[in-house]
Amino acid sequence: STEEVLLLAKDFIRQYFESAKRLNTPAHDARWAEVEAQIHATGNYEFKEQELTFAAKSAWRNSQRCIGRIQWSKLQVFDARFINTPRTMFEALLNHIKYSTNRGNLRSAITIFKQRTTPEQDFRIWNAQLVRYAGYKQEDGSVIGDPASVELTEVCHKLGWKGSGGRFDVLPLVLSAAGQDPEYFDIPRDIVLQVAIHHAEYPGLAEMGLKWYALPAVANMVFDVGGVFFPAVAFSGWYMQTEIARDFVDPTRYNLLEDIANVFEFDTSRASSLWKDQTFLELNKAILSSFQSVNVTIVDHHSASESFMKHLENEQKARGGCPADWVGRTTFTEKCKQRKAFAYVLIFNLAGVDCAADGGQF
Ligand code: NRG
Repeated sequence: STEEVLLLAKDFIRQYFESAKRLNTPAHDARWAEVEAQIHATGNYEFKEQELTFAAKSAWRNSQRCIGRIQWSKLQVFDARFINTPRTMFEALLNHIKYSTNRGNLRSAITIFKQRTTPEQDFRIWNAQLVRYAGYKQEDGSVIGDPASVELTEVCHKLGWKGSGGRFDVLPLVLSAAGQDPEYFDIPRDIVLQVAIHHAEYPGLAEMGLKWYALPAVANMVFDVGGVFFPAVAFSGWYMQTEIARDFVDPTRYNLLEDIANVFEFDTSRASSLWKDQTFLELNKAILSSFQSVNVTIVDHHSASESFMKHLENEQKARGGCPADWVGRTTFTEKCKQRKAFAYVLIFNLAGVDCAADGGQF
């Protein structure tokens, strides 16, 4: 409602001017008067570019399940609010991929498309991530590729895309503008950096032909800030190796734990040989060293946890706390109630969110 938007907007504008060390100045008063008038006239308002940058960084800073937040102030914000068509959305996302991949020296970035006016006119990125592999459902119910992508792969087929049926086919981007039907766009192969997975002590692993993409670019979360709602946003940082390890071994994903254990020649006949643990550990090592050997940014879970604890300490000093929640799946309203101090959060609309094995990174 307009009342809610006014409250959220007022708090956001206050936080923005506080961060700029211009709280309660004439500039603050003037901007608030402008925003208030816009909301009364149209039900909503538009951010200035610097406000958008501040909003995006703050949303990351407050993103309750991100372990990489020590980086929050280093974020490249691509303001794509002027874009009107799927094709130009595609071009903006290619720029995002190129900028943030940076030949393996990954840089955090976010691309933000037009805000919601009405849900019927939303801009949307249909992909869960900008880069992800297709999942082809077979007649017997099994899947070639990534089972997490089966639904989107079917949508792509309906739109006329033809995948080649492999295990690691990069899906096209499926984009819709202003509530119109979606269109698909193939991502040029040469801008998708991928890493072949090998293990120095177990050459058999390389022969499995596993690879993974360098850039984790989440595209299915809305960006909800200061009473403004952005349904089409993509953001990316870099992987923690446990995430990729889980993509390979989770039963609902590539489900490769036993195959990999066999290649390692571990004793899978008894649970008490701890082959699962050993396989998972060696796979994690393989992913880390494979990325490192081709100079693609990746972080291990120990370093990530340590830096997150440092971040907590910084935040404790800077603002008396840091929102964090790797367990609950509270609704947006509940979140707002719980965290009155933080007027904006990223809402998670990821499907199978989960936490334990990967230290909390989605
Ligand atoms: N676990 C997912 C990726 C989620 C986002 N992870 C990041 N984000 N590291 C997976 O593909 O395994 N990020 O912005 O760096």
